Amino acid sequence: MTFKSKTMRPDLFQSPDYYLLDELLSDEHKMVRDAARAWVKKEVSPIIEDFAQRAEFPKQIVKGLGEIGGFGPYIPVEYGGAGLDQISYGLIMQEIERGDSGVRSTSSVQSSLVMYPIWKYGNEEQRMKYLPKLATGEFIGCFGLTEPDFGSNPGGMVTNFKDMGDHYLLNGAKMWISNAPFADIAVVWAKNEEGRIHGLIVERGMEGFSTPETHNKWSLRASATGELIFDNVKVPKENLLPNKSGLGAPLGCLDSARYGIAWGAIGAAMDCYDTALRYSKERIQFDKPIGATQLQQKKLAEMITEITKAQLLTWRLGVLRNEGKATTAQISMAKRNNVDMALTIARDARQMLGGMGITGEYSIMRHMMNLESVVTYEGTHDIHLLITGMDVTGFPAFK
Ligand code: TGC
Ligand code: FAD
Repeated sequence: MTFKSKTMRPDLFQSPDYYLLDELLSDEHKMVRDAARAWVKKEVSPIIEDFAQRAEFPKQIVKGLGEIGGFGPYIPVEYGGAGLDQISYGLIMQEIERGDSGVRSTSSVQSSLVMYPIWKYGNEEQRMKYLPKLATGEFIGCFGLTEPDFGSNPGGMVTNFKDMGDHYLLNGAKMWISNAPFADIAVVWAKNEEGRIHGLIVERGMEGFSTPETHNKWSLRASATGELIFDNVKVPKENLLPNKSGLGAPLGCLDSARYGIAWGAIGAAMDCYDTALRYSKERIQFDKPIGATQLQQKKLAEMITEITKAQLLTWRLGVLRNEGKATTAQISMAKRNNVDMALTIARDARQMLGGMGITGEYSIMRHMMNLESVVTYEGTHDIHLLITGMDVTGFPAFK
């Protein structure tokens, strides 16, 4: 389907690189990033505003997302992944979220919350059965951790399964699940009879499994969100992920996804900054561009300073991830800092566009609304602060 936006302006994005960060990237990093950037400009920017306005996920981009490495960028090639390093993974997330956080959500969930646990905690049969199809987008997956009564505290979950001899019987419900309404498979976290958390692969079509869509969102409108309901679902025993159990298993997936979000948020911030900068040079008030006023320059100067700091923080985190040295708390710091930075920039950039800032002609308001979800999911802003607090003091303040 070809679809041209009736509302949004042409994508004139130019990426800010104030501290010459490109010099820290390899030729492969730049090639991967530029391919993702070109794809977003051609396939996402022209359609995304209309899909967001209609609260619809643009299914036609799934194949392209797979082709640019948006599904399992760091999963080994023998399982269909792109076999890239962590910085390439981050750069792909940055470019996708420059287009829209909801599209990056689909990519994050598929890569880090569905492919990652199957790769790390699954057996060879499960890897071969699911990973190649997830890498191309032939299968779409979702990740069920959050429950109506257990969000920040997933360890309290009540979704459970019983061993029935030749199968497991799964009961419970998950809420706020990205991709749920159309996912082919769900990686679901549930407790066994001893209260130990395990991951199970639940397939669409299993009797008693339903995925109602969550409507009326003002945020991530181009991403489909839903519930997962398990009413005596018979799950074959071969669908249990055998190689890791306990809360650490889903939290390990979150490390990977939160790392990607830290990069992604920079993309959203860069798009808002770039749009506001261009507008400030074109918009004349009191006979001069608004960009020639000190108040608007303050906003732009602070934006580029914060983007640059986030770029350097995140690049360093990528190096640590490549070396296998990045800690959960370091990832939390970057996720929290960068999403907050992007949200502040989106709010300031929106003001800089005056009334035009609230329309769909520009991407800023959409980014701003999207980021209200990004600051909440994958651990809220405050939960990440508590993770840093625990790391530096040794005292967990959650309970
Ligand atoms: P706590 O006692 O700290 O830990 C329980 C066990 O897990 C181990 N662990 C980890 N293991 C691997 N990787 C990590 N990152 C780990 N962090 C902790 C830990 O050592 C312990 O192991 P053991 O053997 O001693 O049992 O757990 P807690 O219950 O006190 O909770 C800690 C807290 C609050 C930090 C954690 O639960 C948390 O992060 N809460 C936030 C929940 C969250 O982020 N949910 C995200 C849901 S998925 C989502 O939002 C997807 S949106 C995607 C999109 O659309 O892009
Ligand atoms: P709560 O945990 O109820 O928190 C409410 C407030 O209390 C927050 O401000 C929080 O910071 C604060 N709070 C909580 N505990 C403490 C404490 N100990 N000390 C101080 N303050 C505290 N989940 C999935 O499993 N899979 C998905 O694909 C997924 N996608 C999502 C998509 C969207 C659009 C959204 C909005 C959410 C998604 N989530 C998903 C759920 C998300 O991870 C949770 O919303 C998030 O973890 C917070 O949980 P909660 O909404 O229940 O808030």
